[in-house]
Amino acid sequence: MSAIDSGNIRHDWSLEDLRSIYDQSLPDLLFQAQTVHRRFHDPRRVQLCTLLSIKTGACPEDCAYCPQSARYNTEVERESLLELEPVLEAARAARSNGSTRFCMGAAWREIRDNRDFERVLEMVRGVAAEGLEVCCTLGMLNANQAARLAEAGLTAYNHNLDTGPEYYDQVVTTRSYEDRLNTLLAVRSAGVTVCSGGILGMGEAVDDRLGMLAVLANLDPHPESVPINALVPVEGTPLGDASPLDSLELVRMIATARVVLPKSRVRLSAGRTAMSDETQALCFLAGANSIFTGERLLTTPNPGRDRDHRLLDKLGMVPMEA
Ligand code: SAM
Ligand code: DTB
Ligand code: SF4
Repeated sequence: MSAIDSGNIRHDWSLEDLRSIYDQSLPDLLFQAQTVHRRFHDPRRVQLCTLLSIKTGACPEDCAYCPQSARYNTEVERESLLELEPVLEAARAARSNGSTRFCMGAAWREIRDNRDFERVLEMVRGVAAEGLEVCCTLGMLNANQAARLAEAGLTAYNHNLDTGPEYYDQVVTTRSYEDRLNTLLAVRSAGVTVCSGGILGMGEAVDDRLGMLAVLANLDPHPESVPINALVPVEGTPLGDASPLDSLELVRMIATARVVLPKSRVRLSAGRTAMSDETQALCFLAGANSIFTGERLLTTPNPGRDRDHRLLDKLGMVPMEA
């Protein structure tokens, strides 16, 4: 194993480089990922984050995985933008349950300069004042909107690439890969940290996953936060009957992400309800160091606090402190 592979920060990864990391024997891959992980992170600690859907459903986009698209018939109940106070209450509850980051999601195609955005800015100010990291995922945005979020105290903006550039148009047609990259550029230029990752298990090939990882790892600087979601198949969406993701492919993907994004927080995001304790443990060994806690992601179930605390206890791991 060459020295460049043990945690040097690079932005020139080829698909072949990623393939040769990913295709090692699992013991070699995990050893490499652990070596990098321990150089930059405390292997016992995971950051707990809480999600809240502040505006739910009726989204005009056609993302094939998403229960919130207006184009599919799902059981998601539409809800217009929440008021400020219940959001701040949810943030305080998240903090008392051990979360240090609070992420607000809206089923919007993009931010518009209207009263709803003013209210979201109030939410960001309020959550930041509670001493939490604040993240938002509100769809596409422009530089001016990113600057206003930064000024309100936003820590991070989540906008996922979802999959590799070649598979992308099988999943979303209403916005392009380039649109997504431009949103990430606007976030970065406003001085807000970037949270961007994707979803595994949408019928894509391993090369598509690694293609996405190459795009992320070649951003300079790297995204500070990289969520790896396992598809939560939702009835009524085009991907409602997708086959389950192979858990060792998930572990390999996380380990590869850890190797090429040494300092980033790699988040084991959606899909944990369907994962065994053993799979999640392997993901932590592979370098995942954050999870979403609480009974709900945005609209789908998530392991509750009790199951997560039991899991961390069994592994001798602890939540990251503020
Ligand atoms: N509407 C905004 C957007 O798309 O940018 C923000 C909210 S959207 C729900 C945030 C991300 O959640 C998506 O980019 C996608 O990666 C992830 N996601 C949505 N539905 C999912 C599902 N069923 N399983 C796994 N991840 C999902
Ligand atoms: C991300 O990558 N995963 C989170 C967060 N970013 C916003 C959302 C997952 C949503 C899963 C489907 C749902 O609950 O609606
Ligand atoms: Fe809308 Fe976001 Fe869902 Fe796509 S992922 S349909 S943009 S809420």
